[in-house]
Amino acid sequence: MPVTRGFHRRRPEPERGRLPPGQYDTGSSWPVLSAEATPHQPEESWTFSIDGLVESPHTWTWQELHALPGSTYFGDIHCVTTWSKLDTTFSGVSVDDLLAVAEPDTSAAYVLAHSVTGYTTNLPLADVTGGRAWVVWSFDGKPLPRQHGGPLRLLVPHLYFWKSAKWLSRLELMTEDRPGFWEQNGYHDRGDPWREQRYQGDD
Ligand SMILES: Nc1nc2c(c(=O)[nH]1)N[C@H]1C(S)=C(S)[C@@H](COP(=O)(O)O)O[C@H]1N2
Ligand SMILES: [Mo]
Repeated sequence: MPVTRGFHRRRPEPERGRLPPGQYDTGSSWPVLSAEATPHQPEESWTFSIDGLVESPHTWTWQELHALPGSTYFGDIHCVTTWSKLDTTFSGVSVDDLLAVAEPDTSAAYVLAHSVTGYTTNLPLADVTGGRAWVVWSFDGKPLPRQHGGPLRLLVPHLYFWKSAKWLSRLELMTEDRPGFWEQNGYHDRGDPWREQRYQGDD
């Protein structure tokens, strides 16, 4: 085989570290970050809805959610306050499966996640589809602790953890982006930890 001189083999992409830039491994601890008091509404009366720009707005009861095909996330989570927690296991249902029932309008491009407490956070619809977002009720095989958003929280682990609204009650689909609680207070609208999108104006 002829050798082509001066032709360098392309280097493989440098291996991406486990931790996004500026993050540290919090180990077995799991900090609690809540802007509001932990609500104590019993799970039997908990409902979760998808509404806004959808063909079929839908509300699920606690039992109906549990009857759906389950889905588990195994991997890392990253808080904007710089801790990351590695190898977490959360279970619940995939947001894709819920959206399949509600049928987003073609004009829907953003989502506002609502907590029962009034906390909100905004996300591009594309970030909660494609198997990258869950509505979860269990952590490490046990019911999700109340201080961590139990009975029900959103989980969008590829974005900073403030996007994972605790005590989730509703996903509202919208045409235009509308800043949520932290986003109105200076946090980034998307929040990709690998791009360090911490604050409004970052990239
Ligand atoms: N309802 C609600 N959800 C929330 C928050 C909050 O204050 N209220 N904080 C967010 C932030 S900033 C982070 S880092 C994570 C913290 O989740 P944890 O307390 O389970 O670690 O929840 C997010 N979801
Ligand atoms: Mo956070």
